[in-house]
Amino acid sequence: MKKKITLIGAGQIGGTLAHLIALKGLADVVLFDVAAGLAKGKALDIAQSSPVNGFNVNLSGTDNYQDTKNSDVIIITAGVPRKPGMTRDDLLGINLKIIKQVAEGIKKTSPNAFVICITNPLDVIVMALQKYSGLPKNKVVGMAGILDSSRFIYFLSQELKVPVNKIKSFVLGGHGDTMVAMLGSTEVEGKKITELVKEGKLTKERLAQIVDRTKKGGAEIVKYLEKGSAFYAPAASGVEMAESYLKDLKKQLPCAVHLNGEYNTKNIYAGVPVIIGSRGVEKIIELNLTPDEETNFKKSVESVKDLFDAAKKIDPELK
Ligand code: A3D
Repeated sequence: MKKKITLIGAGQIGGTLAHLIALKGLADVVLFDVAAGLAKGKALDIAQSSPVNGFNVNLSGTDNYQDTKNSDVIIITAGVPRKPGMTRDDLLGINLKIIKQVAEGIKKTSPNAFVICITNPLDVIVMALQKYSGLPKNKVVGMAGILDSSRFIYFLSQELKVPVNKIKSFVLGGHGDTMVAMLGSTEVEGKKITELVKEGKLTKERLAQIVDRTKKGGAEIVKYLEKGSAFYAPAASGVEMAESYLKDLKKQLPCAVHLNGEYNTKNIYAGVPVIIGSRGVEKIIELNLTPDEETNFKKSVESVKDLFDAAKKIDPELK
């Protein structure tokens, strides 16, 4: 039987997710949105490309949770995106309310789904989603690290004129301006980036600029678009997580997951490398951090904790 992926939110990322999933033939797709017409219109539009692109999946749109019943995967983008000048944290109040409704909807209809959250501010919203829904922690995961890592690798490849597939790197921590580019684990054509800096092939200052551009990668796009935020790369990143789960690929991917002592961190969601397979988050990989990375990771986690405290003030039910 074909697998079923429900996309909660049929906006910019939701529509792109549906298109990518269809092109890959990964699963049947249900687009859900409070704006039912948007969901139905996009589903029909993508379905009408199937004769051209030769895929064979069902696409439908709805505003009724019953139609999302027994989904294998749910990807959540319901919420509002940033406007120029806004931080991700500015979205907290409004997106928290939306995520509470979504949690109510999915816990009744798809309690066994693997749930990927993309709505910002990511780490706090995915943690709230897990608490509101009561779904198992290894099945409720946030997408951010793949996107941040992908941006970092792209910028490095442009700078060093090296193909992206010859660069390995991770960006960890919270999905905000405190995210941590793991320079200690960054390799370009098999060589540590720290070696390249020592050899003078890349200056420290230039590397720092690239790290900074990565941290502000979302804001750079928000500024260009003027309306809305990035959606092609975020959607591609979400699909990679869904595919690793559905096909049991056991890929190692940086994702926002619940930490229970790993990285000396407890009771909070933050970005770390994990193995995603048919059991959801199957393993949390503990990398050896350099002292700098450790300090920055702690700072990043602290900022997620502070924002979660703010969320608890907005909704005391979150305790
Ligand atoms: P957008 O195009 O506005 O789509 C959001 C959709 O959610 C709209 O179609 C709304 O109608 C719908 N919606 C609102 N409330 C509900 C509800 N209660 N139930 C169902 N649907 C609802 O936004 P987008 O797709 O560009 O972005 C979606 C979210 O992803 C935003 O919060 C962004 O900030 C976030 N985002 C996260 C990343 C990460 O890397 C984590 C990257 C880019 C965007």
